[in-house]
Amino acid sequence: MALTLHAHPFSSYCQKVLTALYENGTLFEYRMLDNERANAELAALWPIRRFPVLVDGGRTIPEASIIIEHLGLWHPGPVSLIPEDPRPALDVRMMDRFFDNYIMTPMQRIVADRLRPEADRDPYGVAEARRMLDTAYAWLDRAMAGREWGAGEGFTMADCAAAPALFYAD
Ligand SMILES: N[C@@H](CCC(=O)N[C@@H](CS)C(=O)NCC(=O)O)C(=O)O
Repeated sequence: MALTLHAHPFSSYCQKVLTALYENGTLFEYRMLDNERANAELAALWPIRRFPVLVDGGRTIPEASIIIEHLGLWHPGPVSLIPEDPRPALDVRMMDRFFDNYIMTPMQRIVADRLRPEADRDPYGVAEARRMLDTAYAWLDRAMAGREWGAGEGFTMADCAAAPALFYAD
């Protein structure tokens, strides 16, 4: 069944899913969210209007991590991004949550604030987000000491989450 990814190339969460798709050479149609019609299509599929969103036949799958899990279940490729053994899989999911919640979220808060009109900016929220980033980086430095990959011994969903989050946060 044909896959369509509603996405934008500047979006960190879209980059996370694109990494998973490219890693496995999965074929898909890229529905670029760069015009009113494409945005209206997204809103009809997922009223929350956050992207990426994957359409797989009759199913609409939102949320980057869920999309990657869905791809692994329904369109597996040569690279398993979530281990089959539930125990190491839990480590991957934990690091995936870490990158989304404690790097991606505060980073997006800081960027979104910068894009707002000056009068609507939220210096308190930005300071809080910066504190979270500092805490998260300190924890990550310790967690990554002596380790090459986000979780376990190879490339996983944790690394798909890590790369765009760390790139934009930097
Ligand atoms: N929890 C969602 C977050 C997705 C998200 O925040 N995407 C951003 C682009 S990176 C977005 O939709 N921004 C549009 C907006 O905030 O209106 C996921 O994991 O996919």
